[in-house]
Amino acid sequence: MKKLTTQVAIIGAGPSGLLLGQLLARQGIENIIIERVSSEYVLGRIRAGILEQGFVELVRRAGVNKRMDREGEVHDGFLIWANDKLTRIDLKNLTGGKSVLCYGQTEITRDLMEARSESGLLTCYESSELELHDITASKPYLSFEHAGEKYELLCDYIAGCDGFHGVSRTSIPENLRKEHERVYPFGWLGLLADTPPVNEELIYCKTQRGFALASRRSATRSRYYIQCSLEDRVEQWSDTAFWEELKQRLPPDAADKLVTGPSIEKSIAPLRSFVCEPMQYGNLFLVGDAAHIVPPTGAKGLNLAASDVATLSTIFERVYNEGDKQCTGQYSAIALRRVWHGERFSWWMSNMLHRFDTAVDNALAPQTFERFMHSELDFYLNSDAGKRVMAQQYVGLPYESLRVSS
Ligand code: RFL
Ligand code: PHB
Repeated sequence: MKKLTTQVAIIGAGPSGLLLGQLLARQGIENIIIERVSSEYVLGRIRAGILEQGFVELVRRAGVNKRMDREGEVHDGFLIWANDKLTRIDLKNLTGGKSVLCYGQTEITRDLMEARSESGLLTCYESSELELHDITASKPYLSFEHAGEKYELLCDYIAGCDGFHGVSRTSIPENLRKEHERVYPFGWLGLLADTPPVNEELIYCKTQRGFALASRRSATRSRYYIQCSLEDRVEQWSDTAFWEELKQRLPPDAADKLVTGPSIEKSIAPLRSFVCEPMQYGNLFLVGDAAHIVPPTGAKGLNLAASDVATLSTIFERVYNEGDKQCTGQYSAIALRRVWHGERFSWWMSNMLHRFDTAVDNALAPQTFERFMHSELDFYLNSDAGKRVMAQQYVGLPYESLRVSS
């Protein structure tokens, strides 16, 4: 048995864990990350593409912004194609100058991994059998196996950044946690290709055939999604079948411009809304997808993870640099207020933009629900006030500060 000691033990080397680790290290707070899979596996997951300004500022605070500032694309707006009409949501004008940055989660993760290894900070990749112990005691610890050895990692606090399928959340006793969940009756089939994107700005498409999204990673790399059935398997979708279906869901001008090519990655993601309350128990804090999941329609998942990290890193700075241990009690309430707004927005956008074939709740037939949503979208897209409401949330609501401890 090998013993390790640190101040903050972080479970998971996804964007949440890596960003938290980097911010803490910049403040002189020791941390060790334990990750289940290899770094290559983490980088192989193709996920988010849109970063709010709050996220971008946090990455700058972590000092890992060089490539992001050089290669990230500022997007001042996005388009919605619905009911045969293209509407632009002018983020910049509707929000008093705000925009979003198009820069892949894979790239942020790679930048954070490089910075971490340059700083000589320890990450135990390919660790297994991880368990949390003595969470409510003053010195909790993790046990795990790594490279054929058993380890114990003693710490002051545990940050559970281990995603939706991690072990942190279920370490909170069942009678103390409340889980809210909605599983949507469809998924997203995503495809990444080295082809020029159809448009400079993202296009969200609501069509009779189902939802589609034209996104991008650069001038030469496209990312597209189409709504698919939950029964679909990715092997059933040839690249040709994907491109043909996408073409039918894009606005005609974009469809004419579509350049197809071999996929670099293709995968199906189910859509889910999920929140675990509270987000803390004893000295354990849940961060990012470990505590909450949103359907990707609002581009909020990674951005909510970032606001959790912002709150938790500020708390640890106060604990270690000002000796204020009491402030840890503020984490869950502050994080959850912003999380619920992101959940509501993502749920709303998903309801308005997808095709529903099965009942949404017990009271409404799917056609009736769709009719309501058609009208909802029509209302918001045809007034400046409506578009402003959408834009303000898409660019991201402000982060909440900590209170002074009494
Ligand atoms: P992650 O990325 O899931 O990382 C968790 C890490 O924990 C590890 N782990 C463990 N480690 C040790 N022991 C264990 N027992 C462990 N169990 C798990 C895992 O291996 C993993 O490395 O969670 P994190 O860091 O909280 O990050 C969250 C984001 O990944 C997620 O919210 C976003 O990708 C969501 N998302 C989007 N968010 C946005 O803000 N904007 C977007 O445009 C956007 N697009 C998307 C998305 C998610 C998508 N999918 C596939 C769900 C598009 C898609 C298609
Ligand atoms: C992406 O580029 O992967 C992306 C962009 C916007 C979304 C979801 C995914 O809403």
